[in-house]
Amino acid sequence: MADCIFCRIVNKEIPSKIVYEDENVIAFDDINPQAPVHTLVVPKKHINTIMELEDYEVVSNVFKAIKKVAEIKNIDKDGFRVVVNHLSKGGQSVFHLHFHVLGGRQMLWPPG
Ligand code: DGP
Repeated sequence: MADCIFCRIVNKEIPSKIVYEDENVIAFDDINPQAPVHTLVVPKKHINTIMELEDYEVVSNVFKAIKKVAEIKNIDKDGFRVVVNHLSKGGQSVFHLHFHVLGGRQMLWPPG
């Protein structure tokens, strides 16, 4: 989609710090990191939200890429969190399905 910021990153029209890429998925560092490691894993195919996801092969491709990102960022042994935000109450601001991979510190929730 021409006016989608993540489609423009996929098409290399906007620069990003690419961590991993294959034919189906791109992963790049979040511009506004919330943890020492904060990488977005994005299917190249445009899907607005998780509720519009119908092709479950996308999920398989994304999770393969998440594992690669965890290894590349060296958080695979320590632990990390994967987050999808959905619509405004879920904190979604970019309407191209993406998965946040957060790590490098203890996550605050759940406590302890
Ligand atoms: P969400 O709120 O779940 O829709 O997350 C969108 C994330 O995308 C947010 O953490 C900031 C990030 N982001 C937005 N625009 C850009 C951009 O142009 N480049 C990069 N690297 N990240 C972006």
